[in-house]
Amino acid sequence: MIDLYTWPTPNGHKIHIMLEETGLPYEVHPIDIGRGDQFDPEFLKISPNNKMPAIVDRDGPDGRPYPVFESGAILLYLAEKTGKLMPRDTRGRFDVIQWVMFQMGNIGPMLGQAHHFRHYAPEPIPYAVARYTNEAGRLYGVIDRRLKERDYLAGEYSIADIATFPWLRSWERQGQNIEDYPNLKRWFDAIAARPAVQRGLQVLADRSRTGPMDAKAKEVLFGATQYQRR
Ligand SMILES: N[C@@H](CCC(=O)N[C@@H](CS)C(=O)NCC(=O)O)C(=O)O
Repeated sequence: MIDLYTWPTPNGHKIHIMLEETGLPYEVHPIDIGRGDQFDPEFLKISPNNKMPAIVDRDGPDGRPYPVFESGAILLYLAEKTGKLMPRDTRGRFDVIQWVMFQMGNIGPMLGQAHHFRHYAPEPIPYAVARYTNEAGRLYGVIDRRLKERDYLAGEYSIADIATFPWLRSWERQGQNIEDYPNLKRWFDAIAARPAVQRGLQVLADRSRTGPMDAKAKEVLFGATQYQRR
């Protein structure tokens, strides 16, 4: 059994989809990041960077519970545990690892900053909006070119695709038009059609924010609460 500490965000969705794709049993523990659950000392023992998602595998490698934080590490862990969504040969494995690293080092941070400066910054900062919107477009182009000659980022459907897909769902909020990237769009539609992906996206869907972020959440995520020394 996997204890899943999560919230319906792109990083959370990666793990929801992975658990549905692999069929591992899991129990959801909501971490409401707009209310500050991520600073609970018990959660920080599992996720020292005060971010979701995190998991505890009750049946860890040595039979004892094993905690994992960072969504890329969680995907690698679950792929290794199940032998699914990751090739076994070295070349195939590293094709996947490179694209997981690309997601973790580029897609998440840059698209996250695009969301921040386009939608959450207290005042408009045109340089930051242009910088991160341009960077988002550049990254969409990298993916589009990669998918010109293959169906998925590392050839077969893998954790590299599971890591990347949830971030591209909100392309409009990143100032992009998915129609400008036809290979990316084909890939996106194929993933969106997978039943396990659709089930994963339903995890905590009733807790998704529908309107703009409220003042309390902004304070927790971007204000004094976030930067308080612990
Ligand atoms: N690199 C981390 C990023 C996780 C992350 O940024 N999580 C955000 C929500 S998507 C979070 O928990 N934010 C809470 C906070 O910053 O206090 C991962 O991929 O797991």
